[in-house]
Amino acid sequence: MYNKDNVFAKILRGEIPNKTIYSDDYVLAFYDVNPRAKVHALVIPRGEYTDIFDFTQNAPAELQMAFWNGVRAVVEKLGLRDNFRTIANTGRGAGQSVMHFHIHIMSDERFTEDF
Ligand code: DGP
Repeated sequence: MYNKDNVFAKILRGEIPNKTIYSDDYVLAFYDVNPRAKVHALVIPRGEYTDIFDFTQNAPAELQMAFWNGVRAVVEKLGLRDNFRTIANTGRGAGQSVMHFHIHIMSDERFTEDF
């Protein structure tokens, strides 16, 4: 169940400031407040979805397409084209701390080791 008090909902409402990378009617992308890579961005949909499956099962196709276009916009804008990772932590067990669906975009000098 979606909780409107989560921090990303507050960011979308303008109640918490953010360093915006990309914004349109469907998505907002901004820098992670606690970066764990040289570049660490977050992309969130403008809609109330708790995680990746809530989003993919319940969001309108238009929003889902726009979301991935938003991911691409960040990658293009930050020049990460051939050196980035996307991560969607899902559930507390995997470390999802904010229950508003989001994708991490991370890029470092070197991504050689496998997960
Ligand atoms: P996750 O652990 O996958 O739920 O990632 C949530 C991320 O959100 C985490 O890396 C830290 C980031 N974060 C939490 N609060 C804020 C905030 O107020 N502003 C920004 N820019 N990032 C935040």
